[in-house]
Amino acid sequence: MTSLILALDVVEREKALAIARECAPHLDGIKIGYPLVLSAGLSIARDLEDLDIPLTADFKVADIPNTNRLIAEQVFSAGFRALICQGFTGVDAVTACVETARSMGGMCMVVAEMSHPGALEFFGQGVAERIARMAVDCGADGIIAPATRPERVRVLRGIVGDRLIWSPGVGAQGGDPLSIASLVDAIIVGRQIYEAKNPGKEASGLAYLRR
Ligand code: NUP
Repeated sequence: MTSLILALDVVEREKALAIARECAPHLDGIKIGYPLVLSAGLSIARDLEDLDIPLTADFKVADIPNTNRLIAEQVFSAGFRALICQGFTGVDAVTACVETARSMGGMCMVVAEMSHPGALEFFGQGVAERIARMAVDCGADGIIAPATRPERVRVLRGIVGDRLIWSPGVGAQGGDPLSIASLVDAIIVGRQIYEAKNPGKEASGLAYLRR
């Protein structure tokens, strides 16, 4: 059993707001990334405020510590509850995100291994395991791990223990929600919901996975 986070990668502001409202009763979170923020601005977080659903900024922040801190400050000031950063940048860069999140009452999730096929080129050879361990050591709230590879999520769960695992890759990327739901704290679902004829109905169809 798991939480359901909608990846709202819709670039028209009004359409994004309509889909968010339609799906809201069935969601535990909404994740917003570059596609929507670059078209609608960070203020989209305020536009969604009345839904009272925690918002995550998926900026996969991957810069030097000072720049990461500046980005994280903008994100939390804008009203986001959580920030996703990359882990491969190293402990100082991730710590900058975690500490900024802490000081602003937010959460920080670290990408340990990505869900697309090409991720295996560089996240293999123990790299994801090292990132997961580092995320735990520097006090991150949890990691992002691939719904497309449940066997890898099991391995990473062994490292992060009861820290959170949020998992994208369900549906459009081929991940099976049933195989992943019991392993993770949240599944992140985008196209399967927002490209559906009736996004609200599609989201409610995944409700059986929620706790
Ligand atoms: O490894 C990752 N895979 C991934 O798909 C890390 C991510 N943050 N995501 C994001 O999850 C991706 O950018 C998109 O916003 C969402 C998955 O969307 P979809 O494949 O369900 O449409």
